[in-house]
Amino acid sequence: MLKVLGRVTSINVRKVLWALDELGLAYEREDWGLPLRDPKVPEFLALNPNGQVPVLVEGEFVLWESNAILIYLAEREGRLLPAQLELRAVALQWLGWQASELNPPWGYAVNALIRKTPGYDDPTKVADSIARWSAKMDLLEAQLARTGAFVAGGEFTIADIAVALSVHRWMAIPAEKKAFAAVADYYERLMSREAGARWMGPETP
Ligand SMILES: N[C@@H](CCC(=O)N[C@@H](CS)C(=O)NCC(=O)O)C(=O)O
Repeated sequence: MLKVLGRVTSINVRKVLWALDELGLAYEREDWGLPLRDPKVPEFLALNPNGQVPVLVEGEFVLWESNAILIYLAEREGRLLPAQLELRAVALQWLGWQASELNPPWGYAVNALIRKTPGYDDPTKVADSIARWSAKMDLLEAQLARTGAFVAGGEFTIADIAVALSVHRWMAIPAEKKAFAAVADYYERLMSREAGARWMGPETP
């Protein structure tokens, strides 16, 4: 049985849970991650030396890094990634882009406006964070206007799981922000998937 270690409030954990649901795979989940259960303990660090969630465990097999887990699950099931080489590469490009380009700018704004983390109270830094995040959303808007469907083209892939969860966070942030028409359509399209609605709930921005 597949087992996911991680709390559902983590966007990286929800990437994995959404993929498992899309693939119709049964799994167990154990709550790990602060504030529920500290992953920086020897038992957890033996599985993931980074002390981060998610971790996927399948018998003796242990895998961390949410994108590696998504790719593993897609390849294991032969779904959610195009078979054709270039199309697959483009899907992996957007999957990597979500983690390395789209997500980093939001840190300050999310801590200030969603998590209400003490110390994140500088309005200039919030505005800067939103502006940098918005600049990346511009790229996504242009891509979605081009495809009219999913982030890597006409086919739903694991890249959409990652990108849609980021869009969900953009939609949830209580700040003045630019309106993106193609992104809004995309969000609705992804929300209409059963697993999308499940993992993009209002309680998990
Ligand atoms: N690059 C890692 C990042 C994982 C990560 O940042 N996980 C966060 C939650 S989103 C975490 O474990 N935080 C510590 C905690 O929850 O205690 C991945 O994609 O899996």
